[in-house]
Amino acid sequence: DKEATRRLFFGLEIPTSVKQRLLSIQQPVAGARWQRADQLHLTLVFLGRVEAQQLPAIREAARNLPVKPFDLTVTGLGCFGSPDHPRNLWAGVQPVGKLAEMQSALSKRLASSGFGQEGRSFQPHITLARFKRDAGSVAELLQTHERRHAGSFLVGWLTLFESLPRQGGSVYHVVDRFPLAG
Ligand code: 3AM
Repeated sequence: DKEATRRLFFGLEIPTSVKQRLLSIQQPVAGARWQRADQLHLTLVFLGRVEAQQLPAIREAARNLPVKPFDLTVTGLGCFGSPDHPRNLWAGVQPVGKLAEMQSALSKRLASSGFGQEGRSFQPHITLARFKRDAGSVAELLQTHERRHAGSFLVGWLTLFESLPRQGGSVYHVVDRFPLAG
């Protein structure tokens, strides 16, 4: 029953100052749906539709993750698809290693409780725009901003988000926060 489930994922919240710098690169591109400030996030593990009775186990898996808080820099631009046929325009992060370690610790915990998807390798990104099938090129935009820094922040917790599909793009709500305990 769809009504009884919630679409959930784990990720990072992005500080307002970083969001503002990310939003400032927006420019008209045919077929682009730019993300609003309240939509910007970094996905760690996508859970999909989850029943209420599964939530305690999911919370337990995320609690006291043995990872030390670390600084993350938001830098660079890239796209999924190709510059001339983009599907997703995103900002990158550095260092990827620390974040990958955190993501891996979380997905292992979740997997041993039976959650999360295997398969796709982790490609940390902050989605800035999604594109229709016949969208315009982002080649120039990428060239202009490929080395752009959008600031740094301390990753001290992970966030459980609910994704609510809406016209004009999903709305994301914070369900819970889990401080890192490394
Ligand atoms: O962080 P972004 O915006 O790239 O694309 C979805 C979004 O990613 C992704 O989870 C984030 C929150 O919705 N997502 C949606 N369905 C997914 C799936 N089946 C998925 N990621 C992996 N597997």
